[in-house]
Amino acid sequence: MPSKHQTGTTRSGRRLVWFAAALSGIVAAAVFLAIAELAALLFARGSSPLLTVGSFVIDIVPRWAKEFAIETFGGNDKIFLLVSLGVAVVVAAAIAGVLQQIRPPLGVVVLIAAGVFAGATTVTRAGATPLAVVPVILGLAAGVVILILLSRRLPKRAANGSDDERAAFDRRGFFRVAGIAAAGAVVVGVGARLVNVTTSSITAVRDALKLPAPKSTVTIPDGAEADVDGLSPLFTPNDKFYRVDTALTVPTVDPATWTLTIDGMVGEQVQITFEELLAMGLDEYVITMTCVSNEVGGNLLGNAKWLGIPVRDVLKRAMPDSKADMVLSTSVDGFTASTPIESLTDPNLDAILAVAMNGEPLPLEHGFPVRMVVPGLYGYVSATKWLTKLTVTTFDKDEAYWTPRGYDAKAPIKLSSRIDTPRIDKQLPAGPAKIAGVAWAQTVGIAKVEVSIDNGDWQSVNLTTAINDDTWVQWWMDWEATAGTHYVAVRATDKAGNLQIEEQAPIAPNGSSGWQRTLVRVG
Ligand SMILES: Nc1nc2c(c(=O)[nH]1)N[C@H]1C(S)=C(S)[C@@H](COP(=O)(O)O)O[C@H]1N2
Ligand SMILES: [Mo]
Repeated sequence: MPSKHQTGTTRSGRRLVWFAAALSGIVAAAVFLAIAELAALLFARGSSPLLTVGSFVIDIVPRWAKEFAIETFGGNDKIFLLVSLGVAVVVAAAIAGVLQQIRPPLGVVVLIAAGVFAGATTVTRAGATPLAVVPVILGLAAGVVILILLSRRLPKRAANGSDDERAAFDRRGFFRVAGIAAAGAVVVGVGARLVNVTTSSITAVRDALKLPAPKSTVTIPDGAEADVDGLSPLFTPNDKFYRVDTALTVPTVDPATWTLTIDGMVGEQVQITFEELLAMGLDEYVITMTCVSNEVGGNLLGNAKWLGIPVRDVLKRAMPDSKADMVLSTSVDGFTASTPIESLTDPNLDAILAVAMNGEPLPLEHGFPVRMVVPGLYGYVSATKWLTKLTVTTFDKDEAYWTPRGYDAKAPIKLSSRIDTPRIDKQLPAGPAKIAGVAWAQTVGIAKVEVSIDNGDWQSVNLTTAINDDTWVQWWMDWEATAGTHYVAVRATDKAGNLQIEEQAPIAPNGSSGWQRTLVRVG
């Protein structure tokens, strides 16, 4: 026999066995996840193991990794997480498949260990029901069955292992079962997830929700909005409003069963329903929200009209203890924020429980049905979405989500300004142009914005009429753009006379600072 040819065939045959072993693990994992998705749809919608493991990862990844993801992928940071997780699952599953071939039942043991871990992340999730563990159990059982079925069709490891013996196996049978299982997993898994997402009845509940007319509305002064191409609109449309949260899937909260609990250092623990909250009467507020992760020149801020109820009116019902200095607000998904109690009780501060945003009920991803909005504080210490509890407490005793993760427990928004146009990535024709942007100093108000071109003198620019001190103002100036490259820098001064901090600071631990300076190409 031509031995050379023989060896070649056997080697590729063995390679095929390893490939098939790895594939058996991957198919088993796919079936695990698909059956779990299906069971989640039927028994516990929030308990998809892939997503609860993803949420677990979000909660444990170090700050630098989170900052890297937000910086690199922006609003797609969660897609990045899911793709990484998918790659990790495929690699781990392939290893499990190979282990099952080398040393059965090690692959099954690995699969069970993964199942136990995933199960732990589902049952410890905020809002988990007793049924939360069902998807993982059913998925795991299906995955184990498939792994065993497939590995049985692979050749046994011969004790004294002649190559021929190892490489020979029922290829057709193996790939038929693997193919059917994989295709079934994709159809069932993707289908179940799509149905889960699109049939969330909360969308319909929100669409049908009629909020009472507000008792008062905000008058928008003349000259509040400038008409400049490329300038951010005065009100940020809901679908353009930045979104930042730790929620891998948007929590679905039914206003019919929603309650707000006020507990902790209170005279009397109180529980309020959505109906009771609305019955307190709505007022309109305009507040500009800002994220602590907003870099100088960044777009993690937005301005909206809110309908809401003052937090102080709600807190009052529970008679807070005068020794309390903090309110810990909790979301249905377990996120918490620590807000100084005086920011919520000050009668001159419009801290609200918001139910509407820009003329419609809060969008699901912005906290439906109730969130907090507090002027002058970064979102992570004040703007809890999907709000369900206010705990009256102290900074000594309690800690919010971001505090052990490298951010300050208290964080007022830093006075800042931004250039919206011209942009570094868009060349400008020479001739008359406009430089424009926004500036904000929530609770204090903006007094002055100055621009410096090519390191020249700082010149005051036009400001729009502010709606109130809690909102941003727009600024603009005319500019005769000459061919070449130019530097445009901006800085603001608030109504208390504070000049925006020139020294650059990173977003952690309490927000960025520095003056934005941008390169403009004209020609
Ligand atoms: N439940 C919940 N609420 C949350 C967060 C979160 O992660 N979970 N993030 C906060 C942060 S950091 C900010 S900046 C604002 C952002 O609100 P938006 O997504 O509606 O713009 O929500 C706050 N409320
Ligand atoms: Mo934030």
